[in-house]
Amino acid sequence: MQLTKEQFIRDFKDTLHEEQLVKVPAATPSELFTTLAKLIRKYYTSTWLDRNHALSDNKQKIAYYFSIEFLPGRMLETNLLNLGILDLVKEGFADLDVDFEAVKTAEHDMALGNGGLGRLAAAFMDSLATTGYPGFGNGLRYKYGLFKQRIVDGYQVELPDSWFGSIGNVWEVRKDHDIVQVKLFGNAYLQPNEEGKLVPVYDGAQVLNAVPYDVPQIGFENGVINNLRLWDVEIPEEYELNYPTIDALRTVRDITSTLYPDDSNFEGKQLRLVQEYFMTSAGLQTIIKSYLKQGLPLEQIHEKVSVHINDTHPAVAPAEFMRLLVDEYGLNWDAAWNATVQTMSYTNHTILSEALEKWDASLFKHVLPRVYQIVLEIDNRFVAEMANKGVDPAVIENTRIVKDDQIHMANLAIIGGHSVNGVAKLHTELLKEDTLHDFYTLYPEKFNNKTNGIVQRRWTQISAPELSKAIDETIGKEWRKDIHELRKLNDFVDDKAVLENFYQVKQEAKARLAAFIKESTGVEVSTEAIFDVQVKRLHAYKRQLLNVMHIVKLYNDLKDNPDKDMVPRVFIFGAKAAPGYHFAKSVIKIINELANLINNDESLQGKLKVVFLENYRVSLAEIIIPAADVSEQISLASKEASGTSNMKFMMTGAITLATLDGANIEIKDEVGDENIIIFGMDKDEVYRHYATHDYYSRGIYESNPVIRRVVDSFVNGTIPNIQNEGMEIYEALITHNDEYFLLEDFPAYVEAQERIDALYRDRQTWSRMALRNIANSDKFTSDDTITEYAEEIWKLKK
Ligand code: 26Q
Repeated sequence: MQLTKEQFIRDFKDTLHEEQLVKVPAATPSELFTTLAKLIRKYYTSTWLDRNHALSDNKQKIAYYFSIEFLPGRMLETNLLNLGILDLVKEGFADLDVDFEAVKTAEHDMALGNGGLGRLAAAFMDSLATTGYPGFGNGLRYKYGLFKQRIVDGYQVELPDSWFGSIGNVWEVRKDHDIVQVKLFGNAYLQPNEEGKLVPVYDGAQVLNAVPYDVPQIGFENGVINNLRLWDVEIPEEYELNYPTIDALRTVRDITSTLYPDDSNFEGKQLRLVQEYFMTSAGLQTIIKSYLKQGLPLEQIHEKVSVHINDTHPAVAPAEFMRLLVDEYGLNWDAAWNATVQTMSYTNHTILSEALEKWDASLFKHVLPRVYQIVLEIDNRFVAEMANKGVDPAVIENTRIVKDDQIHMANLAIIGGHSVNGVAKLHTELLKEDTLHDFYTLYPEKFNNKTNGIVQRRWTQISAPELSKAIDETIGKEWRKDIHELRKLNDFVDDKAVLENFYQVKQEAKARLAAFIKESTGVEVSTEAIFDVQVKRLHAYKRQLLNVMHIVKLYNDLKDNPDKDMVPRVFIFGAKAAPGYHFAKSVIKIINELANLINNDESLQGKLKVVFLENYRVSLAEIIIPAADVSEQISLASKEASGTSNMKFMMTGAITLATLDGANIEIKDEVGDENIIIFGMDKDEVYRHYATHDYYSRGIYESNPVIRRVVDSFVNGTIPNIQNEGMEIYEALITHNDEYFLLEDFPAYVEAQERIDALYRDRQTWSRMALRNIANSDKFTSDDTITEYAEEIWKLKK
């Protein structure tokens, strides 16, 4: 956009005076932030308005991305960058003597997501706008985002994330004219109408208002602004009298009160189902209304609309769409079904069976009586059609939607849509071969892969400014617009001066992180040490415990031999555990107690440090990731669908230490075997153990003295204050036969860590590996991922 620094400074002062009645030197960071946000809203408003009009006027096909989570983090800097005025604003602030960093920090992370899935949804919003495809987000406006994590006595404590704070969400706009009503509970039955035809009646329902708030999604320097629409719940005025008690009111408000903090374990809670239906129904109703304004026939809605189901959380969509088309708009079943299947598409994000959504039929019927009938009808027709085709009854039983008195949401999403995708090559292969194999035999054409991506602008230009400058100096600035230009860095892997420059850049990022660690934990770390980082949700399959076991081994080594020759290491963790996930919380406690033990043991001569950074979130990732030397991606092969932090680390020049899982495999393909450290079992070896039931962790424990000593240290007092937690770990590893094969992979992991130690000593080799990683990371831009979704699944035009 056209703006001079001088104009910006005038506008900024005017807005500050008008809105806050304060002058620049006296204003707080929070006042300055609000003012800046309001000002840039003014700058982009007309573009946003025009975009919304242009889309409906041109009758373009639009994709709607339905997701129960969106995790954008802070938006100020991205918005400025994408509007093309980030540098100008920073310079203007410098002239005004305002600390931009302090102002940016006043923005609370928008954390309406747990982790990878929510962050991916936010990345896709950015990339849809940046690539210029018409794509809107549809989700929930939670009052409280993912809980805030505090560590007290080494334990995780959860606090509410009141992200609206005193300033609210400065970016959103409430859209009263788009309010729709959503109905829950009540009774659904068939009744003859005047002509004697049986028609569905749905009465006694609770009626709620779904109120949309739109958050702009600004494309990178292209004048495009899309919407992320988040729904809030309100009670319609005419029904207010039906809510005589505070409790009755609260149950309604609960719908958009909090995000469920589990990311890998399904629990059939009624409120969750209500959340899922609420946002799905509201979104679909709006879509149909705005489509009909174009005067086109509903039977062809799929030509103008795509609805994407992000994991199964919005998977009630095909049934609700059928209800709307058939009951509310009078389409016949077959026409409605054809339109539905061609409209819907679905992404699977996990193969863990405990994460799959299955609702008790009785609960589903109670909450959504009419949708339940429609699900039964879809199921019946599916079974009949397959039987007709002569499909093996066992396959039908395995793929149908309603069985064992449960509604299988993934099955509904697959049957009710035209596309199913996994999120990395291996993951999609596993879906086809194993998890969804029967579906694959029925509908091979529906299956496709879309390897995840990340918003490169946030992870380089915004979070790694020194690195970005070094890239500019090496290959020019074009890469900031076209990330594929990064490949030119491959020409410099033997240029000693360039390698040294990139090495120094990493040291600067490490110094920033070291200062942050000192300030937030009091622990002093040296930037001469290897910064070895594992940041992600805490889950047994991600194997943070394997990392811990290795640290214990190093500790034991150093206690035996204080002169052990090793490059100093700082192990850095960040992880939230689901509040009800006992094992995960125990691992957090153990990491913290181990950190206490190690960081205070002077005999280790600073060779070993362990840091747990509390409240891991997007804005913390922006400080941690650019400072990593080693990226720990050590999930049990086959369990991590893709991973996305692995891509962020790669892009900022960390060396990946990984199993052959998820997108790690594709990282390896890009950088070559010599620029990544791979260890451990692959997916075939894991599956072989499952097939032959031959794994016996106690056998390993008894025969390997190093492992035995590590495992024993959880229960013999070596690590203080972990009596219960240590026993829990011991039992998981030995008594319960080590579900994620840590003991089997441990020797290979130790050996891989030793390779890291050796490689890091050779500064030039290490820097060359790092540069190769940066140079080939363009493969994981979400701009390209979304282009594949847009072209191959949604069939959109720019
Ligand atoms: C389901 C039902 C009830 C309550 C919560 C949930 C729930 C919520 C969130 C289930 C799963 C999630 C999130 C899953 C997730 O983040 N999966 C990750 O998705 C990333 C993006 O595709 C992948 O990179 C990761 O590998 C995958 O673990």
